[in-house]
Amino acid sequence: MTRRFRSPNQIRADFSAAMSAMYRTEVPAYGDLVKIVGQTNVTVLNSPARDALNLTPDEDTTRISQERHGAIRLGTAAELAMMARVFRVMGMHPVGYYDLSVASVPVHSTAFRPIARADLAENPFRVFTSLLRLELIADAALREKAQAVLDRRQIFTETAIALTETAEANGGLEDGDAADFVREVLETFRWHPEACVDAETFAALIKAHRLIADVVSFRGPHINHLTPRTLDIDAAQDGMIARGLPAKAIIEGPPRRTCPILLRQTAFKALDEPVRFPTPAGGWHDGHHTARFGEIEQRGAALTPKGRTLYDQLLAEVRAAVLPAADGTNTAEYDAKLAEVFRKFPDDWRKLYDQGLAYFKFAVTGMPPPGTPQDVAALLDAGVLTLSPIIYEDFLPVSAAGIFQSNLGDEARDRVQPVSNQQQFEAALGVPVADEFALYDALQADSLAACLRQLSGTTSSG
Ligand code: OOG
Ligand code: NI
Repeated sequence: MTRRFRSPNQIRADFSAAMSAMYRTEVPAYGDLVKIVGQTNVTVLNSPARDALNLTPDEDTTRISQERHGAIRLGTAAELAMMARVFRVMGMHPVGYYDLSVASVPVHSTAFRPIARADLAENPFRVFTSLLRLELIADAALREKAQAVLDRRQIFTETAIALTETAEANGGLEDGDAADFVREVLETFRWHPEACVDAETFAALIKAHRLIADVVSFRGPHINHLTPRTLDIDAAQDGMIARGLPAKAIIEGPPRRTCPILLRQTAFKALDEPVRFPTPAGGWHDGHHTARFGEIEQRGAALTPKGRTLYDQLLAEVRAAVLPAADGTNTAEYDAKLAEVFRKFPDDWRKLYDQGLAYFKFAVTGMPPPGTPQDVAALLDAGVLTLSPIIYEDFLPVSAAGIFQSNLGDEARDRVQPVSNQQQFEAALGVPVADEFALYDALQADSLAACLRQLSGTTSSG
């Protein structure tokens, strides 16, 4: 008797769709973002701008309409370890370590996402997952109180835990169980307006750091944003402003380019939402909280370590000259500086490959004329091989910090000492995080090897 399992890719796609439907009802402006992004994507895919992107047909184009990432913030090591097991059932693995304490945000993070090329093509859903670092809170009494509140809560339903164990024991979930699993796991990401701390504790936590209040005060790690992917973020940002969404002042990341690299992101500011705090008398006290927001992003080529170093250097040069103000008063100046400084970053696919700055996939698009040397540059020159950028699937710490800051308010800056601790994070997670560069490097090497095999097959048999 062989069991028929629903594939992890399908479960991930089901979960991503269920999350999108839930967030649309919770934060209606997210529905507006999905519409704006859908329209800009259709426009780009039907225009000459599409050719400049050098996308791999189908593999890179079909996934876009379903593509999004989310973000959650967890409170304890046990929550993170269980979350890793839940995501694993959906084919999502921790990639990369992000230390946000450098930006005065008391968390460190990873991205859970699919890894293999075929899995990414099927559904690239990712979740930026942060773990609160209570040890960075100075006030010992408040730290202990927060820890006690966190230790009492259970963010997963019993059924979600049981089905995760079933999947681990059997190597997968059958259709019915998979549907139940998606429904139950969704509960962990749901918004609960009823706080689990009183108004006074909430106020003390807000004073320590707004992010701590957001993580500690509620029953679960509500999804705080869901981000659809656009092929033209400048057009989508104009669409946001035209619809009156409170867009962030600047687009994070590299400037607009012919050959997009890494990740450009913008968000609308967090909503002020009604919440209720329990009173000692057993009633409720009305209050409000800002936690959830909307974000859009444009993804470009993954960079090699050399390319990434150049990116980091240029961005640091820009930010040393002009630090973007949250109120947008120097946006034009910042954008001009960004464009000027990034002229040093080649904006041509072939140059990016030749200089070893970005990662690429290859396709065989011609027969080698007799005498073509078997090296990649010659095969590219002859049109035998064609390049297509490997899309960046990860995140950028400076951008993530900008996203956090725009939703926490400027007053949250400069309160946390930077201390990176990947080991401590991995101990909490229960497994090491994958190295993003090694993954991109392997994708590129596999793609090239497959093309060269195909060519040697055609030449030896012909
Ligand atoms: C996560 C912020 C990081 C991104 O796109 O860089 C992020 C958070 O606010 O919890 O999602
Ligand atoms: Ni995000």
